[in-house]
Amino acid sequence: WGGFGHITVAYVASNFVANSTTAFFQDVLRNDTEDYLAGVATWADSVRYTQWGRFSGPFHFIDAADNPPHECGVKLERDCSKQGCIVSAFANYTGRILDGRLPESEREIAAKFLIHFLGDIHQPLHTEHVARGGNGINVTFGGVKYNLHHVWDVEIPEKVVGGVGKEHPYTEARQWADSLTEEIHSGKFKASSRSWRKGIKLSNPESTSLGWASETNSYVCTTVLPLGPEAIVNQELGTSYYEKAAPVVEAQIAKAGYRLAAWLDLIASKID
Ligand code: DCM
Ligand code: DCM
Ligand code: DCM
Ligand code: ZN
Ligand code: ZN
Repeated sequence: WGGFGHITVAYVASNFVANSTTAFFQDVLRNDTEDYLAGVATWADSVRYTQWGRFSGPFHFIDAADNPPHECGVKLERDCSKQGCIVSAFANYTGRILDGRLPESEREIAAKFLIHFLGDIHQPLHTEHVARGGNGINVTFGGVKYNLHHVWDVEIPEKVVGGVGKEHPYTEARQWADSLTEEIHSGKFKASSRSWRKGIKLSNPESTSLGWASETNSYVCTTVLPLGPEAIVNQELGTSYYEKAAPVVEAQIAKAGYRLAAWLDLIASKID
């Protein structure tokens, strides 16, 4: 996701975590405001292109060798690269937050990576290999040229809320998060949010995040590339494409935030 998506995921999570979890992560992240999660949600993207952070580039995705729209699915042995992937990174950083022997600075870094990767694992094109997660597929959206990956990272989420001013992503993300929170509490996500908690096991971060990646990857076959990649190359992604994609993006952002809250609750209660 772009910054707007990641910040929204973080605000949804802050709406659902237990008070003791808030206190725990405000301490780890050394930020006692209500933006303690949102404020670090894009940090991982800011370090990946620096010399220090280069190693973390592969951690933002898993290149599942699927064949959309015919075959979707993620297999860890087959798909996680030697340099790591989002599933192995999620497990590594969960272990590092829980490891009380590590310096506080390392546990802070681990928390910042985890908050970000839980968002990315819900973006269908971060769980899929075709043209590097769609980065090599040129399309137009509203008449403007983009690659498919960028359309899903940024353009669809921002269009869902009617456009995001570059000056106020935090304000607008907060509003979107509050509306998604309401939908989870008592609206259109109330029933499905129960199932969003299934398969979450702090004792097995790898199986937990692989389950999320597999679920996310299924949308590549149904919604991202329903007619395969060739069908959309250099094409306009028109109204009917957007109308099927937007509800998936909305649900994936809501799910990511809700699951981030559940995961942070488990981590905080294990340590306390
Ligand atoms: N890593 C590291 N130290 C760095 C940069 C990256 O350890 N300065 C990465 C490489 C591995 C992961 O962390 O993906 C595990 O490292 P280690 O073998 O040190 O535990
Ligand atoms: N690192 C990592 N995963 C590991 C070990 C290290 O991502 N298992 C990263 C985070 C650290 C950086 O590498 O800040 C440098 O770690 P080290 O000093 O252990 O090489
Ligand atoms: N990306 C991905 N899958 C890949 C390569 C990249 O999901 N195989 C993501 C990471 C960034 C975006 O695509 O969100 C752009 O990556 P890069 O700047 O590495 O091209
Ligand atoms: Zn992306
Ligand atoms: Zn990312």
